[in-house]
Amino acid sequence: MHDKVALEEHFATEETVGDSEIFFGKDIWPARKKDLLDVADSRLRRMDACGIRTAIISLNAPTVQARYDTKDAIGMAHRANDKLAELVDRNPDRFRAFAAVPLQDPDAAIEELRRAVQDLGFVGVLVNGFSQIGEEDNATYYDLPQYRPFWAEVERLDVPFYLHPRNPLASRQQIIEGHPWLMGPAWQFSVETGTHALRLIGSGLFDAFPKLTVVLGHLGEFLPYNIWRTSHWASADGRNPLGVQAKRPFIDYFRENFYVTTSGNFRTMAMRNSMEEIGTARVMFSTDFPFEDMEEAATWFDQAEIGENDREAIGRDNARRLFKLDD
Ligand code: GRE
Ligand code: ZN
Repeated sequence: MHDKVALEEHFATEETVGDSEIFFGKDIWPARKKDLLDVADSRLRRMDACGIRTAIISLNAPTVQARYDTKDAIGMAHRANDKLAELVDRNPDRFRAFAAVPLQDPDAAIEELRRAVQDLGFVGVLVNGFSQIGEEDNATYYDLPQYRPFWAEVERLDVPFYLHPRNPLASRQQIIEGHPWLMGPAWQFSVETGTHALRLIGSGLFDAFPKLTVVLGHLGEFLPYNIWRTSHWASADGRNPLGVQAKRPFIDYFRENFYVTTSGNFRTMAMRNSMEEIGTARVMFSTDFPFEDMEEAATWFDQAEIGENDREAIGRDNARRLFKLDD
């Protein structure tokens, strides 16, 4: 399929690239590092070969969210957004950008988000899970009350918020003791990110800001498969809603406030499950380059056994509509 749009596509700056090294073996890291730093030549050639017209680029993980000195986080987000704006502006017909924001300080995050959207022309914001604030052993989630003004600004600016994975704190991982392979994309990224998404729903965030849009990668970080059961138990009128604040059934918010992408999860039956649970209009193609192989993503998607109307919606039109790419 030609003219696809992809929206979990990462880059790094010299300052942030080291955060990704632990996910790769020594032999392949140099190539992945080069890919992360390149938002031009080889990336554009690959996109051409894969039928990807537009990529919405975001900073690698966990970067800003893991800089527990708040001043460092604020500076890193600002510099990364400036660099990304410069790279995107060289090929404005091929690239768009997600903002990085220092949520260690909600007011600074609001300011940086405004700058990125209004001055730099970014089309959304991508955040790598919880923020560490003040000390390494701190995990602060965005359902907490101090983030309501930030969410109000996301809604007011009318831009999607991409909740991207990071690992949970290593200091609190009894369940994977002796099994380090459970960290990262194999499992814990999705547990961490899907749970965070459920916290947002359960806190009543989407009652307060019904026009918010949250995007989840990896075909929904386990939510499409389990949302009925979570909704069945935890919704306000469910079987045992322990302290839940949300007024309506969980599954309603999932269908009205969320989108999912195919990033890093190239599995047709999982995509079909998402298409049925959240609706085809809320599923979007993405690759997760360079953590995944762009060619594998595109080849899988182009040949997946779905209808051609659905392929065009997921591969291009849903993202164009959501990010207003034609305006
Ligand atoms: C990602 O950011 O999407 C990512 C990593 C590391 C490994 C796999 C992956 O940061 O998808
Ligand atoms: Zn990613």
